[in-house]
Amino acid sequence: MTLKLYQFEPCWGIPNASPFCMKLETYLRITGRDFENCTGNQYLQKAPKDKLPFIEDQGKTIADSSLIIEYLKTTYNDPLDQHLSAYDRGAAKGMQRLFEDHLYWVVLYIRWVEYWPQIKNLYFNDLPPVLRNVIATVARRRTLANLNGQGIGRHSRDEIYDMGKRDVEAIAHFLSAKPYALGDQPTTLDATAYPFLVNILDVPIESDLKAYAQGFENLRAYCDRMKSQFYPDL
Ligand SMILES: N[C@@H](CCC(=O)N[C@@H](CS)C(=O)NCC(=O)O)C(=O)O
Repeated sequence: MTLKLYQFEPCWGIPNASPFCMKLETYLRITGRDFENCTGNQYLQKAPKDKLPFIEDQGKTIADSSLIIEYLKTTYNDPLDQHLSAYDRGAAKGMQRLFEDHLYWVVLYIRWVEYWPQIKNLYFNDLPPVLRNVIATVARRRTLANLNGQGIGRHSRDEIYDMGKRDVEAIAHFLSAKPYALGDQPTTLDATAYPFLVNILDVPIESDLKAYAQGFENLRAYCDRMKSQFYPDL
């Protein structure tokens, strides 16, 4: 049975506006694994941890992009990162955490606070008008509480932007002239790096963070390279 990937409906002409959904799809594409792509916001209701993505494979339902990748690596012996040194593995884990546990929150702030009217229309437009406002308001309230709970939501706009820019600068310096995040061949870190960068650079949210990221030519070239190699269908 083919693995089923459950994720949000794509929008904005990028594979997914959720960097975590896009991370899993990118991992599956990098490793060349067959999968059935089940897209739709309604799958959130079926999600075991109330977040997307999740997968079904061999009768198991697994949630969380990192846990899913761990499962796939052990179940299918994927050789993707086998050539990496201990140092590279450590650096990769640190960078992954920067993307997923720090930069992600800056992106959330930009979308759900600064660009909320635009995002509301994009994320919730497919709902019937009577439900749209209620669901959007509840979802936003939860996201604002999460931003506050994580801590980033307590900073000023300028402080948050400054943190995001330092992240982007660190990523650009880390990537430097390498074709992929860790060298000449793609690794699992690219499954995180590419989606997060695309979700800043290639979305119609003209934030200061996007303008700042556009200043790094290597980030643009990296995204173009990843797209032509793993998403030629886009
Ligand atoms: N740690 C999770 C994070 C997944 C996540 O945050 N998904 C977000 C979209 S980017 C989501 O489903 N949000 C819906 C909600 O919180 O209601 C993973 O790696 O899969």
